[in-house]
Amino acid sequence: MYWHQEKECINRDDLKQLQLERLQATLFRVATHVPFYRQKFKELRVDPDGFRSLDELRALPFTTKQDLRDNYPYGLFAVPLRDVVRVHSSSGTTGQATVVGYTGNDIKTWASLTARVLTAAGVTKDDVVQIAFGYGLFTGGFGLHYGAELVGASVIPISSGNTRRQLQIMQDFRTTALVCTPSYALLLADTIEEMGLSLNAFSLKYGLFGAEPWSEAMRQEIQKKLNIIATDNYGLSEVMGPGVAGECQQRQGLHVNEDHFLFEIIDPQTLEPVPPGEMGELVITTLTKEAFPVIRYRTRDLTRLIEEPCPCGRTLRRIERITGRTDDMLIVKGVNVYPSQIENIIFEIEGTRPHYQIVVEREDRIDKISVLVEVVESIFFDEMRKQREIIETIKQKLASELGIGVEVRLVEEKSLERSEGKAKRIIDRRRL
Ligand code: DLL
Repeated sequence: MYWHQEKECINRDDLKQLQLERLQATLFRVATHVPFYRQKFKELRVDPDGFRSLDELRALPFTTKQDLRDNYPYGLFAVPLRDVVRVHSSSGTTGQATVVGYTGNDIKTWASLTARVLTAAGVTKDDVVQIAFGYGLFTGGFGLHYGAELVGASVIPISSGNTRRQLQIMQDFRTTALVCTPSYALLLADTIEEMGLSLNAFSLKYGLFGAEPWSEAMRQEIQKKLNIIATDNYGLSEVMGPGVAGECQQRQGLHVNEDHFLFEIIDPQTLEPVPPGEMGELVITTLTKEAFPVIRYRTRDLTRLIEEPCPCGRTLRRIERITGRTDDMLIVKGVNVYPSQIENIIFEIEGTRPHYQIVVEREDRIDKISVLVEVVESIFFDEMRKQREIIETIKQKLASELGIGVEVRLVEEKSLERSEGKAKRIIDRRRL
């Protein structure tokens, strides 16, 4: 099932032509209305009117989170504030918050793109969609809400938090699709188990999860525990919010809404494009945004483009699940470590639970990395030998994957902090 079949299954040559025309319009828009881009184009001698081919993209300047901060709050808006009907803001957990704006048309586009993502995941007008993302300055709640309404589903705007109430409503209102972060889905699933509720009391069929990285092992676990089809969807406030890319039911990568966004993968060090299909930093240019267009926005997210066609029939290319962020990368004793590398190893080992935390400390000027992993109760309380075995296996695998020694501590189930939004996996005490 498609939402916009003619766009989602577009001929690739037609797509390229559409992208070029939309990019030209976007360049004209920012050159005319955003002093920041006018200045950058001047410095780099980019003539926005002379732009003739998508191959010239590389001549355009990058935009970074710092540029957004420097222009706080409205400096990068391409329309006067009187044409802006909505403002969102990113949480600012890693620094000053940034602000993004939407015109009425932007809101309509946004709804249509989250409608695509919802439809690709299986949602139709017959579904009851429980949106357990926060509503507010975070884009998750409102973004998927408008799309679900457009699809014609019955939307429950419950927002995040209050886990027991979520479950009560999920049963009583016969929710068929759950929308939240994967870590919150897992918390809901664990709470169902803990409360001794039967899955038969629920009507769930689909789960649309995003806003944070998760692994295939975590998907399998959520699917099994909630008996649903769980799909991944991706977006970021600077570019729009959810609706940028999303999986279809094949669950083999996320289709990019390429008629609205241009994706490039670059090497974060050299800033040059990586060879096709290779992993690198995702860079996004918006093609239809009115209030807040961005040119070559450096997302810091790591992924690769999948060129092979998808059996679902969509011609929109896919990206692999986001494996981490360039700024998530820990440098421990000079070695680059991504949390996803650790997660993959932990989740392969029987007896562990998909909850972990990575703690980095500095003792006598030497970095020490410890991984806290939850294990199932029976092992935690009874099986010392099994515990030692698990610790040794994880240590060995981490040592061979990362090349550095890592402390491993097994902790009791549910002892690590749970989150109702994005999970916090890394505690870096070196900066304190
Ligand atoms: O998280 C938008 C969103 C809401 C996407 C709901 C999907 C669902 P921000 O708060 O600006 O926006 O955070 C964006 O979150 O750069 C990624 O690092 C991460 N992220 C988002 N989706 C995924 C995903 C929303 N599916 C940042 N997998 C992005 C991995 C994701 N990371």
